[in-house]
Amino acid sequence: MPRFLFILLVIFPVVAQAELVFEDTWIKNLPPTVPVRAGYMRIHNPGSKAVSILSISSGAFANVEIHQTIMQDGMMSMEQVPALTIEPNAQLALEPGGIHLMLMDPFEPTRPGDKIRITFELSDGSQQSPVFIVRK
Ligand SMILES: [Cu+2]
Repeated sequence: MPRFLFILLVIFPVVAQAELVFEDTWIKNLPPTVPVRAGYMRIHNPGSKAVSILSISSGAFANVEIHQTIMQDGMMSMEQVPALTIEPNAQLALEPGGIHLMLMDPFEPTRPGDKIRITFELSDGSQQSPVFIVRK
């Protein structure tokens, strides 16, 4: 194989995989007596195809779900969202009071400043693992 072709293949892999951009990734700290944490972020899909997040995991929590905050009979409650789809060229914000990651049963107490990696399984079979910062 000519050397220039080899270099091109290294720089531009032939199979393009979904690539989401995760920004402002953070987790709200809570005392060790509380068994859940909420995670927030902005997700940007710069690609030309919709990308769905199908499942989420972390080495720091036994279980991770996507939740939506809802008002039901005047009471604030939460329900699980099975998958999140980010349309091409679109952004999605997970913010306090709205959609959030629900991080359940931490294996160790969390502290402000901790960095926790969370893995997202995407609809094209690839995965991405951005780092979340624990904040007060
Ligand atoms: Cu929740």
